[in-house]
Amino acid sequence: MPVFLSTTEADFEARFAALLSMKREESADVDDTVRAIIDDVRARGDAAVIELTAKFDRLELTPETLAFSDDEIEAECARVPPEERQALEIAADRIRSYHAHQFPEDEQWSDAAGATLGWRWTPVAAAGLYVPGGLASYPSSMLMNAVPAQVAGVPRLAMCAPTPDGQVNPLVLLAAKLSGVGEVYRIGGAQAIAAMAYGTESIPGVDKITGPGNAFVAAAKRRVFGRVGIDMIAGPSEILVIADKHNEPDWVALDLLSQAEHDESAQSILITDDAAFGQAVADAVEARLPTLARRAIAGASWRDFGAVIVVRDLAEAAALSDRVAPEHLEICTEDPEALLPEITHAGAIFLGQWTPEAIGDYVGGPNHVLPTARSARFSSGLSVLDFVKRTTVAQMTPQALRAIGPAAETLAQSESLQAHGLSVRARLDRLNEGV
Ligand code: HSO
Ligand code: ZN
Repeated sequence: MPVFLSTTEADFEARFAALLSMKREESADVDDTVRAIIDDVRARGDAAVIELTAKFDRLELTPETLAFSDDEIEAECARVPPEERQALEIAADRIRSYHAHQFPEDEQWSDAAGATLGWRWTPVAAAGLYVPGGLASYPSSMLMNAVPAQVAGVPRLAMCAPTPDGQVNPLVLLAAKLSGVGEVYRIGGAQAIAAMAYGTESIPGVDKITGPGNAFVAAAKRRVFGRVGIDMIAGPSEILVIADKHNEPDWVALDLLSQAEHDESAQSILITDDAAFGQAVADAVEARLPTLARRAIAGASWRDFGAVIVVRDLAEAAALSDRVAPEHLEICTEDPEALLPEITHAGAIFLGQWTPEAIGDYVGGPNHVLPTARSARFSSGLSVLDFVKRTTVAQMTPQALRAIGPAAETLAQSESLQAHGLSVRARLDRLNEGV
């Protein structure tokens, strides 16, 4: 049974705190295995990657077949039925135009001292995108990772996806092609992360690695961080719906189930100001559950981590939502915009009853790689900004150096860094010769 809470109960605070601190994910301790794999790939390159792929994915590769050839990619893409191709193209186009708005501006200005200051943005030279195999091999996630990199202008996009027993998802390859991925390697796990981070004879190293993966992939990403950049380590999906009684209970139930079906550890929470509506949604969830193919997963998630919280008013709902800091927040109230300013901590917000979260997973435009496990308090979803870096630029005129140089010289002396001070003083002396 999901938990039912009401803010009018005497022990509400304690029960809400228990909900917030629920441990949803057991992270397997795979760090020793992962360290050995990374060391092996660093030492032996292709040979190690090929051996590990034979062992874990039952796939015999050679340095020549590590990557798909262009012909192989074309042949796989041709297997995609037209309806799916079209849907993927709509998704790719919409994600691309949304992310185009994110490209940040270079800045330059002159200040009162006469210094010209600013910054410029440039893309990383190469990004490596990881796509998990099996059930979680989502073409939509391929787009969500690759399109921001493409929009950022990353010149080289490589992708790794395990193909256990040689099985590939053609839609993932089509998504890669639509988002400008030029290299596709049929490798996965920690060995793929190591290969992308350190490079091998056949797989040139990259500068930034993004994309979801299992415990081995997550541990490997943590380990190579610093050598390369990484995106966030994503946890199980979450949805929080704030809904008043002016909603179809069945629609809200399906929205809750849409994230519950991702993972037994996913979490779906309803907050409502109407107890009868809350009960109607809970009933609708029970009615829908047995009809779902993934009822075992969705059912376990709803039973173990689901919650219905009844509040006195919508302001209370917004405050509680902020304490959860959910990955996805749906505001299904009569006037959703009115509640929006009350929300500060959420990965992605969906307004109104015509905006199911699943639209955002596929075709809305915003990214679906989002902060989980309350990390929306301090971080954001994947964006163009993850694939660019900011370089500052400064230029002094002689007058500017005269104006601010002496303060630098003083601070250099305080830090006992003599050459620092002299590098300023030598120039100031030259300027003073002229007077
Ligand atoms: N909702 C997931 C992403 C996804 N949904 C992929 C469907 N496919 C991320 O939270
Ligand atoms: Zn989803």
